[in-house]
Amino acid sequence: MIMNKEYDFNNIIAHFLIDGELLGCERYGEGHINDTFRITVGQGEKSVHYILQRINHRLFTDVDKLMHNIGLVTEFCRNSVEREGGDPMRECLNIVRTREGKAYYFDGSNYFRVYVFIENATTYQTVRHSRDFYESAVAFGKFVRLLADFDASQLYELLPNFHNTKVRYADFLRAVEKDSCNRRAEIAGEIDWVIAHKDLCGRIVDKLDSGEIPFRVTHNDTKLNNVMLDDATGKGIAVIDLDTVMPGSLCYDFGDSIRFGCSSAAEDEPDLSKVFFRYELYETYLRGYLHAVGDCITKEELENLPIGAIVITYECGMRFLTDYLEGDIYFRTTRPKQNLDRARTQFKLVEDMLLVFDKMCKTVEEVCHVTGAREQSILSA
Ligand code: ADP
Ligand code: GN1
Ligand code: MG
Repeated sequence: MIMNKEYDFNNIIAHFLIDGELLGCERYGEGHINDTFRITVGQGEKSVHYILQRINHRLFTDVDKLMHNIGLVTEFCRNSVEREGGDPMRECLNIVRTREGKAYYFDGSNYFRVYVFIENATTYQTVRHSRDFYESAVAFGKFVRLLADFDASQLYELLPNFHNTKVRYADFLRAVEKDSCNRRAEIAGEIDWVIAHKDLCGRIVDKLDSGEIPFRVTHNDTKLNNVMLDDATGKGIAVIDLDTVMPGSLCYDFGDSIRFGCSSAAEDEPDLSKVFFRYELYETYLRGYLHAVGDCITKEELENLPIGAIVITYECGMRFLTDYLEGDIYFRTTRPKQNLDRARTQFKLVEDMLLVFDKMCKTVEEVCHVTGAREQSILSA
């Protein structure tokens, strides 16, 4: 019988449409949200892998709605991949259902789901070579293309206002006001900095509200470690970790990849002299992204990609600072002041990007010419 301290895997797996004998189960990957395991099942001569996840139901309190969203998006993706002549078993997540036809199993205290395992592919935590970053951009751009005709209003907004920077700012001000852990005085400089840059809050949200930028299905966690790169070819094959798919703006998704991937240092680097915006990686990502989205992007979205990168980085820093003020209750921390360090790295990146903002916009135009993405609309703008 295969068990660990917490879970009886034989019993869990028996509820899913998986034939064969469970041979092994090990923790897998470095995700921060769910508990992920790779299971091995013997089927005759061969052994087959699956991904088993215990869903974080403290964050995602309505698992029915969560799996409704993922079910719709994966099904749509699969059909699009098939239409493009790709391999749907490898280029999107595939849910393995329970014997009752459900997308998850509840054992009385925990929720579990199973995905088909994408073999011979890896997720990376940092940009090792610019080529990996290019390939991740191609994968996220392809995600936009595959879902371009998806009606985002079918999705539940599971984490309301997740990327509503104005609401995040109001939350921040409330945390400053409350100062529940007496940390306000120590970070007066950072608080002033956030307030001085508050005009950034509406730069994307206002355009979404006015309809200038469309709501689409967005991923909302477009970090490098949520793309699988093929071990043999290095190509980006699938975007994974669909827990936060919700209606939103493509500019935030693009921006979050830039925020995370174009930093010279880790998100929580305490030494700010090591943290700077790597412009060449921004260009690299843009090339891959625009090549893959083709004309599935509007002129307004294109124009707002650079500000999207700045606003999401500002928002993320503000969320870290809010959590620091509230006593580190949201983001997992492993040492004191980690959230403060995280906030500071984000603010440094915002300052770097603001200095080169005009150049960032020019690069979008230049890359459009090369890739042909929306060339007409940019040229006639
Ligand atoms: P979290 O939300 O905790 O970040 P993820 O869904 O991103 O969890 O999964 C964690 C890790 O498990 C991923 O980084 C990846 O390495 C691996 N993984 C997830 N889904 C698959 C899959 N279908 N095939 C192969 N590996 C996967
Ligand atoms: C969280 O768990 P992880 O690291 O994938 C957060 C993101 C932040 C990110 C910052 C559901 O993502 O919004 O950008 O940390 N996810 C959630 O590293 O809040
Ligand atoms: Mg992940």
